Amino acid sequence: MAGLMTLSRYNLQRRREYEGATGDFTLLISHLALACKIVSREVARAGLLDVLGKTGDQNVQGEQVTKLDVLSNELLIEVLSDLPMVAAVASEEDEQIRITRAGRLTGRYLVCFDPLDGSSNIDVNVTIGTIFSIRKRQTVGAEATTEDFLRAGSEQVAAGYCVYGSSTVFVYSTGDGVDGFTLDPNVGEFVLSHPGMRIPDATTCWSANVGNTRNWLPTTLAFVDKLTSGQGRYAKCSLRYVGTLVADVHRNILQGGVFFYPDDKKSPLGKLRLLYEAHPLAYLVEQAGGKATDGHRRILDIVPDGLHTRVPLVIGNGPDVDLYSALAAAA
Ligand code: P6P
Repeated sequence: MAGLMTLSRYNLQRRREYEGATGDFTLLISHLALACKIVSREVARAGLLDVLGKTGDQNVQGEQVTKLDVLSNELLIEVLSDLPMVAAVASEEDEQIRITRAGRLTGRYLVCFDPLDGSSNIDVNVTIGTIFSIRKRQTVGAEATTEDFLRAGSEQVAAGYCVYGSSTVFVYSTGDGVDGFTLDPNVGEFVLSHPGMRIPDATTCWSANVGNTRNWLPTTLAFVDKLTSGQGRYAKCSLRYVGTLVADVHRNILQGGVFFYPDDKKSPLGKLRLLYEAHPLAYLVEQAGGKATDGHRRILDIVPDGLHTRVPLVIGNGPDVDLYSALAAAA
């Protein structure tokens, strides 16, 4: 056990660093990890059970809902509802916030999540993931409201994701760097595998849906011209696009690269959601030494108008994000 730094042990060790830590946060993270372990198990055996495919319903996004979307959403809500420190949750799958049972009045934390990002990839066995964002609400003593969630991303106290790929990797930050833990299915524990994740200063790849090129605006087209120029930092820059945001961002944090889903002629706000996709991933990428913008504003400075506000997203190495911003400013 000596060498096995599990997420639980790591959390307890980190907790000692926080004066007066109540253990609430440690318990919250461990329950999020538990939910991700269960989702990982269901994703791994989806093909064997009747949990592949669509439910025939549409979610608040107008997207087809898959059975695993529903399962992972309900699982996360169930796990978080019993925690006295969580007051409410906001999910990509639900139009409104959900008030929890245990922490309804006194819970200090608010949790936003995309329970299963990349659901179009579920049925074809391509990496998908869970994304979460943790905030502290300003007041307690009453039920949380939607307005409690509509605040700048810089107010997040933690964020993370879990990617369900060739292995299951849980990555999170509490504002003091980013650490990754790989699930050891034989032990049933997340084990520290990626301590102190830092995005390498090398644009090894760019990630975008090139199928949208005809709709891209001049700024994006000029950016792609630079990325494909073969010049300077783009001398060896490949295109890599999974179609699952969290998988593309995870690869880019590990290897260096830039992802973008910009505003275009068809979608003036792009496709991705601010509260439970852009905010948490921007928090993590900045903690790993990178940047994230909507082309004009730092993602973490943006305050959502609503729970499902969409935002253009350019995220990854600082020099690449800065280049996009400079091109946008010059447009
Ligand atoms: P497109 C998945 O559905 C998702 O929300 C993100 O995970 C991903 O980056 C994006 O949509 C892919 O969208 O239009 O390229 O299929």
